[in-house]
Amino acid sequence: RAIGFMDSGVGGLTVVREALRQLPLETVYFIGDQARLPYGPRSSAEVQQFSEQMAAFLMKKNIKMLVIACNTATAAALDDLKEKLPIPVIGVISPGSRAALKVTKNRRIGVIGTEGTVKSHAYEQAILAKDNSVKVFSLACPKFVSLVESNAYKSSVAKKVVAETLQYFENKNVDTLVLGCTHYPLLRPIIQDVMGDEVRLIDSGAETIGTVSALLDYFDIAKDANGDQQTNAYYTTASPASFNQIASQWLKFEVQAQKTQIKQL
Ligand code: DGN
Repeated sequence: RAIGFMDSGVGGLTVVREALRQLPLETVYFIGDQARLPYGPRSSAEVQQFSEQMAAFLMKKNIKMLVIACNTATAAALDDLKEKLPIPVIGVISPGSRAALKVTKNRRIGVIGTEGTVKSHAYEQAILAKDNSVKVFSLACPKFVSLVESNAYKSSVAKKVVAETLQYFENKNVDTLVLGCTHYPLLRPIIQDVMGDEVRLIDSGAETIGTVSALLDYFDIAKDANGDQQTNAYYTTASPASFNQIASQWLKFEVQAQKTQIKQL
Protein backbone atom coordinates (compact mmCIF):
# COMPACT_ATOMS: atom_id res chain seq x y z
CA ARG A 1 0.00 0.00 0.00
CA ALA A 2 1.08 3.53 -0.74
CA ILE A 3 1.66 6.61 1.40
CA GLY A 4 -0.60 9.46 0.32
CA PHE A 5 0.67 13.04 0.06
CA MET A 6 -1.51 16.07 -0.60
CA ASP A 7 -0.99 19.78 -1.22
CA SER A 8 -2.63 22.69 -3.00
CA GLY A 9 -0.06 22.41 -5.80
CA VAL A 10 3.52 21.49 -6.58
CA GLY A 11 4.84 22.52 -3.15
CA GLY A 12 4.09 19.12 -1.65
CA LEU A 13 6.64 17.66 -4.04
CA THR A 14 9.36 19.04 -1.77
CA VAL A 15 8.07 16.57 0.82
CA VAL A 16 7.74 13.81 -1.78
CA ARG A 17 11.33 14.34 -2.92
CA GLU A 18 12.48 13.74 0.62
CA ALA A 19 10.27 10.63 0.85
CA LEU A 20 11.76 9.22 -2.34
CA ARG A 21 15.23 9.85 -0.91
CA GLN A 22 14.67 8.62 2.65
CA LEU A 23 12.12 5.87 1.96
CA PRO A 24 12.92 4.58 -1.51
CA LEU A 25 11.05 1.31 -1.01
CA GLU A 26 7.72 3.01 -0.32
CA THR A 27 5.10 3.72 -2.95
CA VAL A 28 3.98 7.34 -3.18
CA TYR A 29 0.64 8.76 -4.33
CA PHE A 30 0.56 12.53 -4.58
CA ILE A 31 -2.29 14.91 -5.29
CA GLY A 32 -1.99 18.66 -5.90
CA ASP A 33 -5.20 20.70 -6.01
CA GLN A 34 -3.90 23.21 -8.54
CA ALA A 35 -7.37 24.06 -9.83
CA ARG A 36 -8.16 25.69 -6.48
CA LEU A 37 -4.73 27.07 -5.61
CA PRO A 38 -3.66 29.10 -3.70
CA TYR A 39 -4.97 27.91 -0.35
CA GLY A 40 -3.16 30.65 1.59
CA PRO A 41 -5.82 33.38 1.30
CA ARG A 42 -8.80 31.01 1.80
CA SER A 43 -10.74 30.60 5.02
CA SER A 44 -9.77 27.81 7.33
CA ALA A 45 -13.21 26.18 6.87
CA GLU A 46 -12.74 26.09 3.11
CA VAL A 47 -9.22 24.67 3.32
CA GLN A 48 -10.57 22.04 5.70
CA GLN A 49 -13.28 21.08 3.22
CA PHE A 50 -10.82 20.84 0.31
CA SER A 51 -8.45 18.81 2.48
CA GLU A 52 -11.22 16.34 3.30
CA GLN A 53 -11.93 15.94 -0.41
CA MET A 54 -8.28 15.29 -1.25
CA ALA A 55 -8.00 12.84 1.63
CA ALA A 56 -11.14 11.02 0.41
CA PHE A 57 -9.58 10.74 -3.05
CA LEU A 58 -6.44 9.15 -1.63
CA MET A 59 -8.37 6.93 0.78
CA LYS A 60 -10.19 5.39 -2.21
CA LYS A 61 -6.75 4.36 -3.41
CA ASN A 62 -6.28 2.44 -0.18
CA ILE A 63 -3.35 4.45 1.23
CA LYS A 64 -1.84 3.27 4.51
CA MET A 65 -0.77 6.70 5.80
CA LEU A 66 -1.59 10.30 4.91
CA VAL A 67 0.95 13.13 4.87
CA ILE A 68 -0.57 16.61 4.68
CA ALA A 69 2.32 18.06 2.66
CA CYS A 70 0.98 21.59 3.04
CA ASN A 71 1.32 23.88 6.04
CA THR A 72 -1.90 25.77 5.31
CA ALA A 73 -3.88 22.53 5.18
CA THR A 74 -2.07 21.15 8.24
CA ALA A 75 -3.06 24.25 10.23
CA ALA A 76 -6.68 24.00 9.04
CA ALA A 77 -7.36 20.28 8.86
CA LEU A 78 -4.87 18.10 10.76
CA ASP A 79 -7.01 17.59 13.86
CA ASP A 80 -10.13 16.97 11.79
CA LEU A 81 -8.48 14.39 9.52
CA LYS A 82 -6.76 12.66 12.41
CA GLU A 83 -10.14 12.17 14.02
CA LYS A 84 -11.94 11.06 10.86
CA LEU A 85 -9.45 8.75 9.15
CA PRO A 86 -8.65 5.20 10.27
CA ILE A 87 -4.97 5.57 9.23
CA PRO A 88 -2.10 7.67 10.69
CA VAL A 89 -2.22 11.29 9.52
CA ILE A 90 0.91 13.44 9.69
CA GLY A 91 1.20 17.19 9.25
CA VAL A 92 4.28 19.31 8.57
CA ILE A 93 4.05 21.88 11.38
CA SER A 94 5.02 19.83 14.39
CA PRO A 95 8.15 18.28 12.80
CA GLY A 96 9.20 21.73 11.49
CA SER A 97 8.78 23.30 14.93
CA ARG A 98 10.76 20.58 16.63
CA ALA A 99 13.61 20.93 14.14
CA ALA A 100 13.74 24.72 14.62
CA LEU A 101 13.99 24.33 18.39
CA LYS A 102 16.82 21.85 17.99
CA VAL A 103 18.81 24.20 15.79
CA THR A 104 18.36 27.67 17.31
CA LYS A 105 21.08 28.96 19.61
CA ASN A 106 19.89 32.48 20.32
CA ARG A 107 16.26 31.32 20.81
CA ARG A 108 14.98 33.71 18.13
CA ILE A 109 13.11 31.86 15.38
CA GLY A 110 11.54 33.26 12.23
CA VAL A 111 8.64 31.56 10.46
CA ILE A 112 7.50 32.32 6.92
CA GLY A 113 4.32 30.89 5.42
CA THR A 114 1.04 31.69 3.72
CA GLU A 115 -1.48 34.11 5.23
CA GLY A 116 -3.57 31.13 6.35
CA THR A 117 -0.66 29.49 8.18
CA VAL A 118 0.50 32.72 9.81
CA LYS A 119 -3.02 33.73 10.86
CA SER A 120 -3.58 30.34 12.44
CA HIS A 121 -0.58 30.90 14.78
CA ALA A 122 0.00 27.15 14.49
CA TYR A 123 3.80 27.47 14.46
CA GLU A 124 3.96 29.83 17.45
CA GLN A 125 1.68 27.50 19.36
CA ALA A 126 3.66 24.40 18.44
CA ILE A 127 7.00 26.04 19.26
CA LEU A 128 5.94 27.77 22.46
CA ALA A 129 4.21 24.62 23.72
CA LYS A 130 7.63 22.97 23.72
CA ASP A 131 9.65 25.95 24.94
CA ASN A 132 8.04 29.23 25.95
CA SER A 133 11.33 31.08 26.39
CA VAL A 134 11.74 31.30 22.62
CA LYS A 135 10.80 34.37 20.58
CA VAL A 136 8.94 33.66 17.34
CA PHE A 137 8.64 36.16 14.48
CA SER A 138 6.10 35.16 11.83
CA LEU A 139 5.68 36.67 8.42
CA ALA A 140 3.15 35.89 5.68
CA CYS A 141 4.72 35.88 2.22
CA PRO A 142 1.69 35.86 -0.07
CA LYS A 143 3.69 36.37 -3.26
CA PHE A 144 5.99 33.37 -2.93
CA VAL A 145 3.65 30.54 -3.95
CA SER A 146 2.83 32.02 -7.35
CA LEU A 147 6.55 32.47 -8.09
CA VAL A 148 6.89 28.72 -7.69
CA GLU A 149 3.68 27.69 -9.44
CA SER A 150 4.51 29.88 -12.44
CA ASN A 151 7.94 28.27 -12.67
CA ALA A 152 9.63 31.63 -11.96
CA TYR A 153 11.34 30.52 -8.78
CA LYS A 154 14.84 31.10 -10.13
CA SER A 155 14.04 34.40 -11.86
CA SER A 156 15.29 37.91 -11.13
CA VAL A 157 11.71 38.83 -10.21
CA ALA A 158 11.82 36.11 -7.57
CA LYS A 159 15.05 37.56 -6.16
CA LYS A 160 13.51 41.01 -5.94
CA VAL A 161 10.26 39.84 -4.33
CA VAL A 162 12.05 37.65 -1.80
CA ALA A 163 14.52 40.39 -0.87
CA GLU A 164 11.75 42.96 -0.41
CA THR A 165 9.50 40.65 1.58
CA LEU A 166 12.21 39.38 3.92
CA GLN A 167 13.34 42.91 4.83
CA TYR A 168 11.02 42.41 7.80
CA PHE A 169 13.71 40.23 9.39
CA GLU A 170 16.46 42.82 9.08
CA ASN A 171 16.38 43.85 12.75
CA LYS A 172 14.89 40.67 14.24
CA ASN A 173 18.21 38.88 14.74
CA VAL A 174 16.77 35.40 14.12
CA ASP A 175 19.31 32.60 13.75
CA THR A 176 16.77 30.10 12.39
CA LEU A 177 14.07 30.51 9.75
CA VAL A 178 11.33 27.93 9.23
CA LEU A 179 10.21 27.54 5.62
CA GLY A 180 6.61 27.11 6.78
CA CYS A 181 5.16 26.50 3.34
CA THR A 182 6.06 23.45 1.30
CA HIS A 183 6.48 25.59 -1.83
CA TYR A 184 9.33 27.60 -0.30
CA PRO A 185 12.18 25.04 -0.53
CA LEU A 186 12.21 25.73 -4.29
CA LEU A 187 13.13 29.33 -3.40
CA ARG A 188 15.67 28.17 -0.86
CA PRO A 189 18.86 29.40 -2.60
CA ILE A 190 17.38 32.89 -2.93
CA ILE A 191 16.02 32.91 0.63
CA GLN A 192 19.40 31.77 1.98
CA ASP A 193 21.15 34.46 0.01
CA VAL A 194 18.87 37.18 1.36
CA MET A 195 18.96 35.96 4.98
CA GLY A 196 22.73 35.36 4.97
CA ASP A 197 24.67 32.14 5.50
CA GLU A 198 24.59 32.33 9.28
CA VAL A 199 20.79 31.84 9.37
CA ARG A 200 19.75 28.17 9.40
CA LEU A 201 16.77 27.35 7.18
CA ILE A 202 14.39 24.62 8.28
CA ASP A 203 12.55 22.67 5.59
CA SER A 204 9.53 21.47 7.54
CA GLY A 205 8.53 19.03 4.82
CA ALA A 206 11.89 17.29 4.83
CA GLU A 207 11.76 17.07 8.63
CA THR A 208 8.34 15.43 8.35
CA ILE A 209 9.72 12.39 6.53
CA GLY A 210 11.72 11.52 9.65
CA THR A 211 8.43 11.35 11.54
CA VAL A 212 6.79 9.32 8.76
CA SER A 213 9.65 6.85 8.84
CA ALA A 214 9.40 6.41 12.62
CA LEU A 215 5.63 5.89 12.43
CA LEU A 216 5.92 3.30 9.66
CA ASP A 217 8.17 1.32 11.97
CA TYR A 218 6.00 1.93 15.02
CA PHE A 219 2.83 0.72 13.33
CA ASP A 220 4.80 -1.99 11.57
CA ILE A 221 3.48 -0.87 8.19
CA ALA A 222 6.80 -0.38 6.43
CA LYS A 223 6.97 -4.06 5.59
CA ASP A 224 4.46 -3.93 2.73
CA ALA A 225 6.67 -1.54 0.74
CA ASN A 226 7.54 -3.05 -2.60
CA GLY A 227 10.30 -0.78 -3.86
CA ASP A 228 8.69 -0.48 -7.27
CA GLN A 229 8.89 3.20 -8.19
CA GLN A 230 6.84 2.49 -11.32
CA THR A 231 3.77 2.28 -9.12
CA ASN A 232 4.15 5.84 -7.81
CA ALA A 233 1.35 8.08 -9.06
CA TYR A 234 0.91 11.85 -9.34
CA TYR A 235 -2.43 13.60 -9.72
CA THR A 236 -3.39 17.22 -10.26
CA THR A 237 -6.80 18.84 -10.45
CA ALA A 238 -5.62 21.23 -13.21
CA SER A 239 -4.01 20.60 -16.55
CA PRO A 240 -0.89 18.46 -15.99
CA ALA A 241 1.46 20.32 -18.39
CA SER A 242 2.82 22.87 -15.95
CA PHE A 243 2.75 20.38 -13.08
CA ASN A 244 4.83 17.92 -15.12
CA GLN A 245 7.36 20.57 -16.04
CA ILE A 246 8.01 21.76 -12.49
CA ALA A 247 7.77 18.25 -11.03
CA SER A 248 10.25 16.80 -13.52
CA GLN A 249 12.68 19.65 -12.86
CA TRP A 250 12.39 19.30 -9.11
CA LEU A 251 12.35 15.51 -8.81
CA LYS A 252 14.90 15.06 -11.61
CA PHE A 253 13.00 12.39 -13.49
CA GLU A 254 10.16 12.51 -15.98
CA VAL A 255 6.84 12.95 -14.14
CA GLN A 256 3.57 12.24 -15.94
CA ALA A 257 0.72 13.41 -13.77
CA GLN A 258 -2.88 12.39 -14.30
CA LYS A 259 -5.65 14.92 -14.24
CA THR A 260 -8.41 14.24 -11.77
CA GLN A 261 -11.50 16.03 -10.50
CA ILE A 262 -11.72 15.56 -6.79
CA LYS A 263 -14.75 17.80 -6.32
CA GLN A 264 -17.04 15.19 -7.80
CA LEU A 265 -16.09 12.52 -5.31
N1 DGN B 1 2.12 24.59 -0.01
C1 DGN B 1 1.12 25.14 0.85
C2 DGN B 1 1.66 25.33 2.25
O1 DGN B 1 2.60 24.65 2.64
O2 DGN B 1 1.10 26.12 2.98
C3 DGN B 1 0.42 26.39 0.48
C4 DGN B 1 0.38 26.83 -0.91
C5 DGN B 1 -0.81 27.68 -1.20
O3 DGN B 1 -1.80 27.15 -1.65
N2 DGN B 1 -0.77 28.93 -0.97
